Amino acid sequence: MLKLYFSPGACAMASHIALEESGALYDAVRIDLKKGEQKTPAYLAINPAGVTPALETERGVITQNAAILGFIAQTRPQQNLAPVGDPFRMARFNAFNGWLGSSLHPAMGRLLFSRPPLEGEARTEAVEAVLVKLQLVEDGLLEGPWVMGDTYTLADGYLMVFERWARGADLLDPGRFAGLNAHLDRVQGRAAVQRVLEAEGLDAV
Ligand SMILES: N[C@@H](CCC(=O)N[C@@H](CS)C(=O)NCC(=O)O)C(=O)O
Repeated sequence: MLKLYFSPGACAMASHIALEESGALYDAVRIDLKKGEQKTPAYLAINPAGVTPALETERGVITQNAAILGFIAQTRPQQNLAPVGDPFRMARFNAFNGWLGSSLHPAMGRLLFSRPPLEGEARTEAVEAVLVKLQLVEDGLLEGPWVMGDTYTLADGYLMVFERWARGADLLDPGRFAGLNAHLDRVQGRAAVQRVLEAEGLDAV
């Protein structure tokens, strides 16, 4: 059976939502980042990078949300969780998820999780860097009402993770980011997402 290693509220929630949306049978194993469980020898044997998510499959481990989402969508094409039959649209799906992982996530991580916390000019610059990226999504990367247009895909659950972080940090001004706010509410309203929030011990934000 598939086994997902996740940390509540962290980016692995995208993979957790993907599994739940797909209807796959899976186990979910909680890794406590604050306790450093991602750096134990047992977990490093699963993901040597020492981060979550990691997905154990019968063929081996897959890391990186973007790769896990593509795997889940392609192994369950009947669920229509990504445009798997259309190479161009699939490239767009992968590009969006790759951008989340390589651009928006690091910018938000620097702002929200730097230790010691950023202060002064460094913090101001980090806030601006995040807002510029959120604006990119608001202005066009989000086709609307879902990331890929009319149909929900697994990219929506991935974007939602960062929208949650942004709203939690008061960065999602409803006047400036009406599309992102509406998208976050729409994704959090999905039954599968609500099951994942409950399983991770979290509320909608
Ligand atoms: N791009 C990676 C990011 C993975 C990542 O940085 N995960 C964070 C949680 S959001 C983590 O496990 N951090 C623990 C650490 O850095 O010690 C992915 O999508 O899987």
